[in-house]
Amino acid sequence: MKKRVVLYKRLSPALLAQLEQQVEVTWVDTSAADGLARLRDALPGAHGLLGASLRLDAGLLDLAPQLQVIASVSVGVDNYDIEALTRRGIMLTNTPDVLTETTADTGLALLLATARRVVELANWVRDGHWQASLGPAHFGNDVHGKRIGIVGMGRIGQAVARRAAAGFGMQVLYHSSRPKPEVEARYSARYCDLDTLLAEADYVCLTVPLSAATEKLIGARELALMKPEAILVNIARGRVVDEAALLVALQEKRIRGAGLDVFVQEPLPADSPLLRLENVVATPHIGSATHETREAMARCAVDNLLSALAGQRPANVVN
Ligand code: 8YV
Repeated sequence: MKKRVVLYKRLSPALLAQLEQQVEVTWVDTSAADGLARLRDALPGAHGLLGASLRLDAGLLDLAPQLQVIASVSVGVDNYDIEALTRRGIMLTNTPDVLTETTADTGLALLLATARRVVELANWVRDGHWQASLGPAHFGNDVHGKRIGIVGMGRIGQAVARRAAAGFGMQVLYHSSRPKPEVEARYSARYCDLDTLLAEADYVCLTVPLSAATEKLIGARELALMKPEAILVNIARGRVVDEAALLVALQEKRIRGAGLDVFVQEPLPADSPLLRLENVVATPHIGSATHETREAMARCAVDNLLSALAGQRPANVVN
């Protein structure tokens, strides 16, 4: 008998067809009004789950006694209780590597857009204000040759370092759980403690995974260490930053601006005070959101799922 899989993230027709050849698939649109009820109905028979961005709490897991594997379409796994999954004998897989370059591109896009005020000034043109050559009131800041401080030097952090050093001639500082001599050699990067990085960087880019150790890593104290002309870029997770402290720092112009792709609450409410600030560029968690990369992530998740259900060890096991 075919194993049963509950899908809560859409797949392309080609990938869905591949999956349906090997397992019995039930699609649940968890964003629909009855989505959670339909998920609860489908869980008792499920051997596998494939999706992302859903917190599978104990109540839901208790409904899935046959669950063997959760194939997450994400590299971040902070929304899973990994210890609980392990205790239940449920394997968790994720999709690293395939999204590294795209997510690093997003980091540089936010850095450039914020430094050069691209969104603010594009809207200014759209609103018909461009009547004469620009003056200092509309100037941005250079990126080339400046100093970037990368917090977290994993795959995405290294891809950001490569872009910064090779693409923009930037000096690279970094802070991570340990020094990485190979990174220092490759990108002329300098390891430093977090306080030093914050004090010296013109641009601070957060790429750390969210964990108990990194939650609110950047708070009021850390923001106060940053230079007034510095810009914060967050492509990690919203909860890595104390969002209330960031709002105050931005409102009081204690830092130049922020390029934010992730937020404590997502979707970010339309009435968020962050959205009323000209020195904030906010994007809707587009880190890996390109056609090519999301298809590659979904393919990776399908491969992980089918491998696990066949009793083999998938390429990307988290626990
Ligand atoms: C999206 C991400 O959340 O991979 C992650 O951890 O944050 C992003 O890629 C994910 O892709 C949602 O499908």
